[in-house]
Amino acid sequence: DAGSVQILLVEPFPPEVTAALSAKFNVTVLSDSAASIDEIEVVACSSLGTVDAALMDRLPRLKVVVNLGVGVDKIDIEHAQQCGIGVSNTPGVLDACVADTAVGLLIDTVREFSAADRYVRAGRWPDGPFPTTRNVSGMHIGIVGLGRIGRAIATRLSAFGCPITYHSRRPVPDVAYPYVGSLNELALRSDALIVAVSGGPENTGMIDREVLHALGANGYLINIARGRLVDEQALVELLRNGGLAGAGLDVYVDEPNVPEELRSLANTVLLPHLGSATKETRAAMADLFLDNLQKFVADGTLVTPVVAPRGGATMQPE
Ligand code: 8YV
Repeated sequence: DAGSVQILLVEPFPPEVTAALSAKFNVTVLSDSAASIDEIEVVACSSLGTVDAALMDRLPRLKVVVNLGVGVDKIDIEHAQQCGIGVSNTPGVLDACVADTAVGLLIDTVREFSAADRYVRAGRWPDGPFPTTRNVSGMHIGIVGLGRIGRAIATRLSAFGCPITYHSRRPVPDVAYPYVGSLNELALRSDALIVAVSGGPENTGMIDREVLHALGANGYLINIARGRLVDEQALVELLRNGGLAGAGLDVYVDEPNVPEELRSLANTVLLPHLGSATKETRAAMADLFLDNLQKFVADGTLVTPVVAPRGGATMQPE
Protein backbone atom coordinates (compact mmCIF):
# COMPACT_ATOMS: atom_id res chain seq x y z
CA ASP A 1 0.00 0.00 0.00
CA ALA A 2 1.44 3.35 -1.17
CA GLY A 3 0.75 5.19 2.08
CA SER A 4 3.11 2.95 4.02
CA VAL A 5 6.06 3.43 1.67
CA GLN A 6 8.69 5.66 3.22
CA ILE A 7 10.21 8.14 0.77
CA LEU A 8 13.23 10.35 1.37
CA LEU A 9 13.21 13.56 -0.66
CA VAL A 10 16.60 14.97 -1.65
CA GLU A 11 16.49 18.68 -2.48
CA PRO A 12 16.50 20.72 -4.64
CA PHE A 13 13.13 19.45 -5.82
CA PRO A 14 10.27 21.31 -7.54
CA PRO A 15 7.59 22.21 -4.94
CA GLU A 16 4.68 21.26 -7.21
CA VAL A 17 5.97 17.69 -7.55
CA THR A 18 6.64 17.53 -3.80
CA ALA A 19 2.94 18.28 -3.28
CA ALA A 20 1.86 15.48 -5.65
CA LEU A 21 4.26 13.11 -3.92
CA SER A 22 3.17 14.00 -0.38
CA ALA A 23 -0.50 13.53 -1.30
CA LYS A 24 0.08 9.82 -1.93
CA PHE A 25 3.20 8.82 -0.04
CA ASN A 26 4.86 9.19 3.31
CA VAL A 27 7.57 11.77 2.51
CA THR A 28 10.53 12.80 4.65
CA VAL A 29 12.85 15.61 3.57
CA LEU A 30 16.58 14.85 3.89
CA SER A 31 17.40 18.34 5.20
CA ASP A 32 15.00 17.81 8.15
CA SER A 33 17.42 16.97 10.95
CA ALA A 34 14.70 15.16 12.92
CA ALA A 35 14.15 12.81 9.99
CA SER A 36 14.11 9.14 10.86
CA ILE A 37 15.66 7.38 7.91
CA ASP A 38 15.89 3.74 8.98
CA GLU A 39 12.64 2.74 7.23
CA ILE A 40 13.35 4.59 3.97
CA GLU A 41 12.83 2.38 0.90
CA VAL A 42 12.70 5.02 -1.81
CA VAL A 43 14.84 8.10 -2.48
CA ALA A 44 13.23 10.74 -4.68
CA CYS A 45 15.48 13.37 -6.26
CA SER A 46 15.79 15.73 -9.22
CA SER A 47 18.85 15.74 -11.48
CA LEU A 48 20.26 18.53 -9.29
CA GLY A 49 20.30 16.55 -6.02
CA THR A 50 23.27 14.44 -4.94
CA VAL A 51 22.67 10.79 -4.06
CA ASP A 52 26.14 9.45 -3.31
CA ALA A 53 27.35 6.15 -1.87
CA ALA A 54 27.47 7.62 1.66
CA LEU A 55 23.77 8.51 1.56
CA MET A 56 22.82 5.09 0.15
CA ASP A 57 24.84 3.39 2.89
CA ARG A 58 22.95 5.36 5.57
CA LEU A 59 19.65 3.83 4.37
CA PRO A 60 19.60 0.12 5.28
CA ARG A 61 16.24 -0.58 3.56
CA LEU A 62 16.80 1.51 0.43
CA LYS A 63 15.58 -0.27 -2.71
CA VAL A 64 15.22 2.38 -5.38
CA VAL A 65 16.25 5.93 -6.36
CA VAL A 66 13.60 7.65 -8.49
CA ASN A 67 15.01 10.64 -10.40
CA LEU A 68 13.02 13.54 -11.83
CA GLY A 69 15.18 14.33 -14.87
CA VAL A 70 17.06 12.39 -17.53
CA GLY A 71 20.61 12.99 -16.25
CA VAL A 72 21.68 10.71 -13.38
CA ASP A 73 25.23 12.01 -13.05
CA LYS A 74 24.71 13.06 -9.40
CA ILE A 75 23.66 9.54 -8.45
CA ASP A 76 26.44 7.00 -7.77
CA ILE A 77 25.21 4.51 -10.39
CA GLU A 78 28.04 2.05 -9.83
CA HIS A 79 27.33 1.87 -6.11
CA ALA A 80 23.58 1.45 -6.74
CA GLN A 81 24.39 -1.43 -9.10
CA GLN A 82 26.64 -3.10 -6.54
CA CYS A 83 23.98 -2.80 -3.82
CA GLY A 84 21.10 -3.92 -6.04
CA ILE A 85 19.41 -0.54 -5.66
CA GLY A 86 17.25 0.37 -8.68
CA VAL A 87 17.51 3.78 -10.38
CA SER A 88 15.00 5.37 -12.76
CA ASN A 89 15.03 8.63 -14.77
CA THR A 90 12.66 10.48 -17.14
CA PRO A 91 13.97 9.96 -20.69
CA GLY A 92 12.17 10.98 -23.88
CA VAL A 93 9.61 13.44 -22.53
CA LEU A 94 12.03 16.38 -22.42
CA ASP A 95 13.89 15.91 -25.74
CA ALA A 96 11.91 18.45 -27.79
CA CYS A 97 12.05 21.11 -25.08
CA VAL A 98 15.80 20.73 -24.46
CA ALA A 99 16.47 20.69 -28.22
CA ASP A 100 14.46 23.93 -28.54
CA THR A 101 16.68 25.40 -25.81
CA ALA A 102 19.83 24.35 -27.69
CA VAL A 103 18.65 25.92 -30.95
CA GLY A 104 17.50 29.09 -29.17
CA LEU A 105 20.84 29.35 -27.38
CA LEU A 106 22.74 28.82 -30.65
CA ILE A 107 20.78 31.54 -32.44
CA ASP A 108 21.10 33.95 -29.52
CA THR A 109 24.84 33.34 -29.20
CA VAL A 110 25.61 33.68 -32.93
CA ARG A 111 23.17 36.50 -33.76
CA GLU A 112 23.76 38.23 -30.38
CA PHE A 113 20.06 38.89 -29.74
CA SER A 114 20.47 39.21 -25.97
CA ALA A 115 23.32 41.70 -26.47
CA ALA A 116 21.23 43.58 -29.06
CA ASP A 117 18.33 43.70 -26.58
CA ARG A 118 20.66 45.22 -23.97
CA TYR A 119 21.83 47.70 -26.62
CA VAL A 120 18.27 48.90 -27.30
CA ARG A 121 17.34 49.05 -23.60
CA ALA A 122 20.46 51.08 -22.83
CA GLY A 123 19.31 53.70 -25.38
CA ARG A 124 22.35 53.12 -27.59
CA TRP A 125 20.55 52.59 -30.92
CA PRO A 126 20.57 56.33 -31.81
CA ASP A 127 24.39 56.19 -31.57
CA GLY A 128 24.50 53.81 -34.54
CA PRO A 129 23.43 50.40 -35.76
CA PHE A 130 24.18 47.23 -33.80
CA PRO A 131 27.16 45.44 -35.42
CA THR A 132 26.39 42.72 -37.96
CA THR A 133 26.82 39.11 -36.90
CA ARG A 134 26.81 35.79 -38.78
CA ASN A 135 24.29 33.36 -40.28
CA VAL A 136 23.05 30.39 -38.32
CA SER A 137 21.44 28.76 -41.37
CA GLY A 138 24.08 26.75 -43.18
CA MET A 139 26.56 26.62 -40.26
CA HIS A 140 28.48 23.38 -39.89
CA ILE A 141 27.16 21.87 -36.67
CA GLY A 142 29.04 19.27 -34.64
CA ILE A 143 26.97 17.43 -32.05
CA VAL A 144 28.70 15.71 -29.15
CA GLY A 145 26.47 12.82 -28.06
CA LEU A 146 23.77 11.71 -30.47
CA GLY A 147 21.23 10.33 -28.00
CA ARG A 148 17.56 11.30 -28.03
CA ILE A 149 18.28 14.97 -27.30
CA GLY A 150 21.21 15.14 -29.75
CA ARG A 151 19.02 13.71 -32.51
CA ALA A 152 16.21 16.18 -31.74
CA ILE A 153 18.76 19.01 -32.11
CA ALA A 154 20.05 17.50 -35.38
CA THR A 155 16.52 17.27 -36.84
CA ARG A 156 15.81 20.90 -36.04
CA LEU A 157 19.12 22.23 -37.41
CA SER A 158 18.85 20.08 -40.56
CA ALA A 159 15.76 22.17 -41.33
CA PHE A 160 18.04 25.24 -41.08
CA GLY A 161 20.19 23.79 -43.88
CA CYS A 162 23.03 23.06 -41.45
CA PRO A 163 25.31 20.13 -42.33
CA ILE A 164 25.39 17.93 -39.22
CA THR A 165 28.25 15.70 -38.07
CA TYR A 166 28.57 14.06 -34.67
CA HIS A 167 30.87 12.34 -32.23
CA SER A 168 29.97 9.68 -29.68
CA ARG A 169 31.69 6.62 -28.21
CA ARG A 170 30.64 4.63 -31.26
CA PRO A 171 28.59 5.31 -34.41
CA VAL A 172 24.83 5.42 -33.81
CA PRO A 173 22.98 2.89 -36.00
CA ASP A 174 20.28 4.10 -38.40
CA VAL A 175 21.31 7.75 -38.63
CA ALA A 176 22.47 9.40 -41.84
CA TYR A 177 24.70 12.07 -40.23
CA PRO A 178 28.43 11.45 -40.71
CA TYR A 179 30.20 10.09 -37.61
CA VAL A 180 33.54 11.57 -36.58
CA GLY A 181 35.60 9.27 -34.36
CA SER A 182 37.83 12.03 -32.96
CA LEU A 183 36.33 14.85 -30.93
CA ASN A 184 39.20 17.16 -31.96
CA GLU A 185 38.48 16.41 -35.59
CA LEU A 186 34.77 17.18 -35.08
CA ALA A 187 35.66 20.52 -33.45
CA LEU A 188 38.02 21.36 -36.32
CA ARG A 189 35.26 20.78 -38.87
CA SER A 190 32.50 22.60 -36.95
CA ASP A 191 31.41 26.25 -36.84
CA ALA A 192 29.47 25.40 -33.70
CA LEU A 193 29.89 22.48 -31.32
CA ILE A 194 26.75 21.49 -29.38
CA VAL A 195 27.29 19.40 -26.25
CA ALA A 196 24.43 16.93 -25.69
CA VAL A 197 26.28 14.00 -24.14
CA SER A 198 25.52 12.44 -20.75
CA GLY A 199 27.38 13.96 -17.81
CA GLY A 200 28.71 10.82 -16.13
CA PRO A 201 32.22 10.76 -14.62
CA GLU A 202 33.66 9.07 -17.74
CA ASN A 203 32.92 12.24 -19.75
CA THR A 204 34.19 14.85 -17.26
CA GLY A 205 36.38 17.45 -18.98
CA MET A 206 36.01 15.90 -22.44
CA ILE A 207 35.58 19.35 -23.99
CA ASP A 208 39.12 20.27 -23.01
CA ARG A 209 41.46 23.06 -24.06
CA GLU A 210 42.57 21.18 -27.16
CA VAL A 211 39.00 20.66 -28.38
CA LEU A 212 38.13 24.31 -27.74
CA HIS A 213 41.29 25.36 -29.55
CA ALA A 214 40.32 23.17 -32.51
CA LEU A 215 36.88 24.83 -32.58
CA GLY A 216 38.83 28.03 -33.05
CA ALA A 217 38.48 31.81 -33.25
CA ASN A 218 35.37 31.64 -35.44
CA GLY A 219 33.80 28.79 -33.48
CA TYR A 220 30.93 28.73 -30.98
CA LEU A 221 30.36 26.34 -28.07
CA ILE A 222 26.80 25.51 -26.97
CA ASN A 223 26.28 23.41 -23.82
CA ILE A 224 22.85 22.16 -22.70
CA ALA A 225 24.22 18.96 -21.08
CA ARG A 226 26.38 19.35 -17.96
CA GLY A 227 28.94 21.95 -16.96
CA ARG A 228 31.55 19.41 -15.83
CA LEU A 229 31.91 18.18 -19.44
CA VAL A 230 33.77 21.40 -20.30
CA ASP A 231 37.08 22.78 -19.01
CA GLU A 232 35.44 26.02 -17.83
CA GLN A 233 38.76 27.76 -17.13
CA ALA A 234 40.08 27.07 -20.64
CA LEU A 235 36.73 28.21 -22.03
CA VAL A 236 36.99 31.54 -20.19
CA GLU A 237 40.57 32.08 -21.40
CA LEU A 238 39.79 31.35 -25.05
CA LEU A 239 36.63 33.49 -25.00
CA ARG A 240 38.63 36.33 -23.47
CA ASN A 241 41.63 36.22 -25.82
CA GLY A 242 39.76 35.69 -29.09
CA GLY A 243 40.45 31.97 -29.28
CA LEU A 244 36.70 31.31 -29.52
CA ALA A 245 33.93 33.47 -31.03
CA GLY A 246 31.33 32.81 -28.35
CA ALA A 247 29.61 30.41 -25.99
CA GLY A 248 25.98 29.75 -25.09
CA LEU A 249 25.64 27.92 -21.78
CA ASP A 250 22.70 26.51 -19.85
CA VAL A 251 24.87 24.50 -17.45
CA TYR A 252 27.95 25.14 -15.30
CA VAL A 253 30.49 23.31 -13.17
CA ASP A 254 29.21 24.71 -9.84
CA GLU A 255 25.50 25.57 -10.26
CA PRO A 256 23.94 27.91 -9.31
CA ASN A 257 27.26 29.77 -9.08
CA VAL A 258 28.35 31.13 -12.46
CA PRO A 259 31.96 32.37 -12.49
CA GLU A 260 32.31 36.15 -12.59
CA GLU A 261 34.71 35.72 -15.55
CA LEU A 262 31.92 34.19 -17.63
CA ARG A 263 29.38 36.79 -16.51
CA SER A 264 31.62 39.70 -17.45
CA LEU A 265 32.29 38.52 -21.02
CA ALA A 266 30.31 40.09 -23.87
CA ASN A 267 30.49 36.99 -26.09
CA THR A 268 28.56 34.64 -23.80
CA VAL A 269 24.85 33.93 -23.46
CA LEU A 270 24.15 32.51 -20.01
CA LEU A 271 20.96 30.69 -19.02
CA PRO A 272 20.09 29.36 -15.52
CA HIS A 273 19.73 25.62 -16.37
CA LEU A 274 16.27 26.03 -17.90
CA GLY A 275 16.63 23.45 -20.70
CA SER A 276 13.54 21.46 -19.69
CA ALA A 277 11.78 24.22 -17.77
CA THR A 278 8.43 24.61 -19.52
CA LYS A 279 5.11 23.83 -17.85
CA GLU A 280 4.26 21.09 -20.37
CA THR A 281 7.65 19.38 -20.17
CA ARG A 282 7.95 19.56 -16.39
CA ALA A 283 4.41 18.10 -16.11
CA ALA A 284 5.37 15.23 -18.43
CA MET A 285 8.57 14.64 -16.42
CA ALA A 286 6.59 14.62 -13.15
CA ASP A 287 4.11 12.09 -14.64
CA LEU A 288 6.89 9.72 -15.71
CA PHE A 289 8.64 10.15 -12.36
CA LEU A 290 5.40 9.24 -10.51
CA ASP A 291 4.72 6.34 -12.92
CA ASN A 292 8.12 4.88 -12.04
CA LEU A 293 7.39 5.23 -8.33
CA GLN A 294 3.92 3.71 -8.62
CA LYS A 295 5.13 0.79 -10.71
CA PHE A 296 7.86 0.08 -8.23
CA VAL A 297 5.37 0.06 -5.37
CA ALA A 298 3.00 -2.15 -7.39
CA ASP A 299 5.37 -4.82 -8.70
CA GLY A 300 8.96 -3.97 -7.80
CA THR A 301 9.96 -2.93 -11.34
CA LEU A 302 10.50 0.45 -13.00
CA VAL A 303 9.01 1.97 -16.20
CA THR A 304 12.29 3.59 -17.32
CA PRO A 305 15.10 1.93 -15.36
CA VAL A 306 18.71 3.08 -15.53
CA VAL A 307 19.51 0.29 -13.09
CA ALA A 308 16.96 -2.51 -12.63
CA PRO A 309 16.16 -3.08 -8.96
CA ARG A 310 17.27 -6.45 -7.64
CA GLY A 311 14.65 -8.87 -6.43
CA GLY A 312 11.11 -8.25 -7.72
CA ALA A 313 8.25 -7.02 -5.56
CA THR A 314 10.20 -6.00 -2.50
CA MET A 315 7.76 -3.57 -0.96
CA GLN A 316 5.92 -6.20 1.14
CA PRO A 317 6.87 -6.07 4.83
CA GLU A 318 9.66 -8.56 5.49
C1 8YV B 1 16.59 19.48 -14.53
C2 8YV B 1 18.02 18.04 -16.14
O1 8YV B 1 17.78 19.89 -14.06
O2 8YV B 1 16.77 16.20 -16.87
C3 8YV B 1 17.87 16.62 -16.57
O3 8YV B 1 18.89 15.93 -16.61
O4 8YV B 1 19.07 18.54 -16.05
C4 8YV B 1 16.77 18.81 -15.84
O5 8YV B 1 15.73 18.60 -16.64
C5 8YV B 1 15.87 18.90 -13.37
O6 8YV B 1 16.15 17.57 -13.11
C6 8YV B 1 14.43 19.21 -13.24
O7 8YV B 1 13.98 19.03 -11.96
